[in-house]
Amino acid sequence: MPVNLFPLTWLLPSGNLFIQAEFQAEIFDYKNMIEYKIADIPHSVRVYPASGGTAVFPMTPQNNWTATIIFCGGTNLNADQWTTIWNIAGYAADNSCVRISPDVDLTWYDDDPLETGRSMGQFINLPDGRLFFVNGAGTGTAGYGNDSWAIGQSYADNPQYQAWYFDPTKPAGSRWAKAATSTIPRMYHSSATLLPDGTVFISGSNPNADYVSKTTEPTYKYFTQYQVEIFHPDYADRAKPNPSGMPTTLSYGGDYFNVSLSLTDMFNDTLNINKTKAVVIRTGFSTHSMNMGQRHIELETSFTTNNDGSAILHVAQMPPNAAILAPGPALFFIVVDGVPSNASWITVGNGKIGQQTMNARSTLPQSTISAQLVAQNGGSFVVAGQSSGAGVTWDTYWTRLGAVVGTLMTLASMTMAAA
Ligand SMILES: [Cu+2]
Repeated sequence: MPVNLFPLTWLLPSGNLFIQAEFQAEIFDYKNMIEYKIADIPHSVRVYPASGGTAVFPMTPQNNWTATIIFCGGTNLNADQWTTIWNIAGYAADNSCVRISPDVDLTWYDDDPLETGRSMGQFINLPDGRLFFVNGAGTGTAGYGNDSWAIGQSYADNPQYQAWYFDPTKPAGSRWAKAATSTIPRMYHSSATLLPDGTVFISGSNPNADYVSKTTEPTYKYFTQYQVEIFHPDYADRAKPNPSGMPTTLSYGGDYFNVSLSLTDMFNDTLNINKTKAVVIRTGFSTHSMNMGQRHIELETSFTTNNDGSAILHVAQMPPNAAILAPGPALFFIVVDGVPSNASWITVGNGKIGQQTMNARSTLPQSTISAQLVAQNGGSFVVAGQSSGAGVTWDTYWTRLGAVVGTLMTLASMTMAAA
């Protein structure tokens, strides 16, 4: 059985490609046709048919849009085990997760492992910055055949019904959280993709050579699956912000633009503007548990609050580097305190592969909080930067303003870094 089909390949912000197959990995400078071999991926094989789940963490202003790639599960078969003369379908899948940030550090790092081993799990970038992990099998691998040990024709068994959230911003040891369970086996040829309303479309599974019907071939354990499911992440339980001024295009660099949020959009708390993000997601094309084009890009923002409690979010264009997000279609979300709006479909760059116009990085206005909002939240002393002991809201307000100031300092330091 081959173990290096469909090498896992990502475009890095440096403009190089990261390629992983069998246990090997490399940086490929395709412009100069130079390969740089790096350390082997630890623990297990991740490419088809081991088929670990893989994705890029959100690329954000805070991490300077650095690509960190995670791999979870797969199969730790030895080279001499990649034959079909033994029971592959009964062999436990690997549960390790590893990550690497190839543009800045060629070291592989262990990340929080899966609760149980999984082949053919799939990662979906959610607009709130978490990843959703779904589908796959606890034993065996991708692929199918008529081997004596095959389950029907499936090379996998023990479908994994538990879906998970993975939060890369949480401390190590606490990144996985249970999301939901399904009752539908989704193994080989299953798929999932984010929808513009922030839910996840989950479909497929056919671990057989051809269509297998439950009606005509009842001896099979796993049939061709035509049912689809929609997963509603926990943020779908909250009211959706509905900002105005959503864009339809984004350029590489250039003038910032404004998105308006009402007090309702900010859950009746204007200070939630400080927890508001502008997020671009390319859903890419999902197949065979992989999606090498999936991307989550957070844009730089600043804000101005108004006396009526509404606010303007100033949003930078894409960073002027097409290797952060290649031109083409994408979803644009406004995310308030972890709750995404419905997305607008946007075109990034001119929408076509090829030379792009690069403008100077967007310059954002300084964030400002209206005098009235400051007064409502504890008095004018806050503006003056000194305490007057003005009442019970002080502690709360100061704590929260501290977070706002933190953002302003971040913006200031980023401006310096960009200079
Ligand atoms: Cu296939």
